[in-house]
Amino acid sequence: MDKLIFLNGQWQGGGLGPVTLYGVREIERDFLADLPHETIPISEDTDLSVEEGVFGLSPILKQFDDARRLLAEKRPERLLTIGADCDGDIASIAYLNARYEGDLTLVWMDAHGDINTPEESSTHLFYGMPIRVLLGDTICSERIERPLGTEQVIQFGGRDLDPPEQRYYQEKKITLIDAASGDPADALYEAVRQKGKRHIYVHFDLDVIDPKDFPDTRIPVEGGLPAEAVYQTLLGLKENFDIVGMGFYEYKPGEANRPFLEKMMRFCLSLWDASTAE
Ligand SMILES: [Mn+2]
Repeated sequence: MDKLIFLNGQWQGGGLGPVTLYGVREIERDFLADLPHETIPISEDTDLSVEEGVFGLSPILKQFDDARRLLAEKRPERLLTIGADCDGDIASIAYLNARYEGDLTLVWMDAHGDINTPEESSTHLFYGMPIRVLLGDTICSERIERPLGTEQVIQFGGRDLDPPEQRYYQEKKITLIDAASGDPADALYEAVRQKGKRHIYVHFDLDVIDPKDFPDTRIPVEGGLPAEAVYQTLLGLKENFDIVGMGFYEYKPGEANRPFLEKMMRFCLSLWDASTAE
């Protein structure tokens, strides 16, 4: 199949109840009702414990395997994933990286580092670990068909990285783009160009935006980019590169900036010609 809209409401990685799952359901109801899409079953059991250093590991693995199976069966060339917490994107990104045989640059737009290990994470929450899992350098590596190389990753807009995460980014020379200085959009395009890959995956966590502009997200962090600047950055990415995958994450139901949510959904859907962006 050529394109797929995939809903992955995995919320256990965020730990504090299924609030982001409700966000996914709201988006499904308000924006995707008339569009074909696929979902996987998500557990709502909140009686969870830490297993192998990961909170809620059992339902996470079950959902992860369901997502992998669905993607392997549908084999889309282009994938829009609407997800709850960031770790849900592991299945989508790993799938596309294998499909394009590593010819993929991952742009991870997020206030957080998302590159922890179960051992180093103080919270044991899986949503702080997805990039590390994709690199095949920690838990679940047996589930990653083709791990990403560290040179395939660009972190954009990070401003709340744990000390072990900072060390890992430095040690592995992973590209970090500080959104608070210079012209971050140009720096991003230049970094993507330098990677030289044909296909781009954009992982978008709403917390990359400053909470003054968009507070309805699980863990807002001060000091982010204005919503409009983030939107323009995405438009430029779309204009200049071939975005084959996009993941939209961490929406917590709220009314603080509904117009921006609508605009972002138009953008996401425009990547699949299912609607039109401004
Ligand atoms: Mn995140």
